[in-house]
Amino acid sequence: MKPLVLVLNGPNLNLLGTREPAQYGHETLADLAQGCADAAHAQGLEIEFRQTNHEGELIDWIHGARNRCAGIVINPGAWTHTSVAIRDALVASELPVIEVHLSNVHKREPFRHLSFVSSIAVGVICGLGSHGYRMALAHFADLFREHAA
Ligand code: CA2
Repeated sequence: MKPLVLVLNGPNLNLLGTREPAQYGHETLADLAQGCADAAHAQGLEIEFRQTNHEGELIDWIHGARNRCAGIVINPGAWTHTSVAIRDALVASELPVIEVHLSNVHKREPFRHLSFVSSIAVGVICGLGSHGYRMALAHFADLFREHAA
């Protein structure tokens, strides 16, 4: 059976491709989901790709991943900088987590330089647009192959 990776997206990312292209590019959330699905297929992974504007829903999805998924790729959006609850849920999942941001948060406002997730993540990718998601999936594929060997 292929390892299942949960790809989670936080608030306002449903607006991708409709506004702020200089910051977030021209791809829509549907384009991003398709790119992840193609990358996952090429890497021998299954994915579930989701986005929500409701913090509790995201937390419920993270809880549901425990004992079901092999890893989590997450762009927590603005909750990156505010949510201890999402960090705690990720820790409780006991799954490897890769944090992804489309923009380079370190080139932006100081409040975006703090992440509650980074210190519990396997790795953090930012500033590479949608490529960051595909890199995260490629890394998980390598990691799971190593563990299976
Ligand atoms: O760069 C990223 O991926 C962010 O996680 C995006 C968040 C931001 O709060 C983080 O600091 C960095 C914002 C997502 C909002 O997405 C939009 C997309 C199009 C138009 C408006 C907002």
